[in-house]
Amino acid sequence: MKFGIASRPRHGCKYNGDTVLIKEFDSKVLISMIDGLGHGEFAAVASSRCKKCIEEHYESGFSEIFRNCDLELRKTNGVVMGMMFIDFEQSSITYAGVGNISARLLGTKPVHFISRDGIVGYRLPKIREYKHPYINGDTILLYSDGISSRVVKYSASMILKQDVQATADEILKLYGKDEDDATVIVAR
Ligand SMILES: [Mn+2]
Repeated sequence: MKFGIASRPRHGCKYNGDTVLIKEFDSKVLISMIDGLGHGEFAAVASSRCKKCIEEHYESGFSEIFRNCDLELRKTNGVVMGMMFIDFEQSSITYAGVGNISARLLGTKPVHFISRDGIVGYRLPKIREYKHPYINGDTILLYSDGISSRVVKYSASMILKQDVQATADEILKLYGKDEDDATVIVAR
């Protein structure tokens, strides 16, 4: 799988509270998008602690990962987080998200995944997983709320056709909000 990642902090801010973690193992990949609540250093601390916690538990399943992160982040601002798990042997993609993270599958059978309301580290909802087929060439799009919802207007056929890094860079440039940390992952 090829990954395009584009991320930058809120305008004028040194710390980026958005973090990405990609873990490839066996014929699987786990992709996480983490957005530390608020801005600046405290947001960055929460998301980097969350990332470390996922790294320690990445093989244990979504519910377990979210639960561990929730415990780990109790003394922080908390984060919102979306996780995708693609199993290439089973040709499946599974998503679970908490808070304002957007996740889409483009290609054979497009899916707009649903994230549940809540905050990891403060108010964790029951984790719900959504599983769909993943066909070679399908492209995933994962982004934080620093990317404007107008991004849905960006042509899906372009996303499927263009280089993943070029697409991530362009989406960040066109739809990144100045007042928030902004991150987009494009992968296929
Ligand atoms: Mn944000």
